[in-house]
Amino acid sequence: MKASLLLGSLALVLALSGCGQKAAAPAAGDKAPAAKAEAPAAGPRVIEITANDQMKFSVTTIEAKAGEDLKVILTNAGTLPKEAMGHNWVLLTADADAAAFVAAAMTAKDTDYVPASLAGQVIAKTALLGPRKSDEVSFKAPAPGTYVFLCSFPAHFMVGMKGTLIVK
Ligand SMILES: [Cu+2]
Repeated sequence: MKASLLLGSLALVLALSGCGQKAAAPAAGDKAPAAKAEAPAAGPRVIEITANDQMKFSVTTIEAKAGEDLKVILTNAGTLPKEAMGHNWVLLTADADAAAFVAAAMTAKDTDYVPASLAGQVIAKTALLGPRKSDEVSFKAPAPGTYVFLCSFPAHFMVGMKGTLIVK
């Protein structure tokens, strides 16, 4: 009597564990769509750059693959007012003349020092930022080559507020 009860419960345990295994299979199947959903959420590669009152970018070289999705987040970590120490991040085309661009930018205060006449030389740009402000810009890395990025606030390029994007 006891033995048959034991067998009976063993059978029950086996049946239950069998059910458990069956249930596990669809659960594993559920994992695949979840992983797929994560892919778009990964999004562009984020490059965080800070600018400061010393007129320096924290990042001066960016390497990327052609067509790579990038997002630059610029933060002005300084404390001086925007009118005296504004910063932006402007990526120029490969054929742009950076010195000529910033020369034209000096008189382009109304458009945050990005000269409208040279808009065609801008691949990506953030807003001009005052102290403790951030802005971001998303773009695709252009064709292989070397590209200059800079802050177009008057004189900042001249004191070294610039860097290069190297696309391979
Ligand atoms: Cu600047």
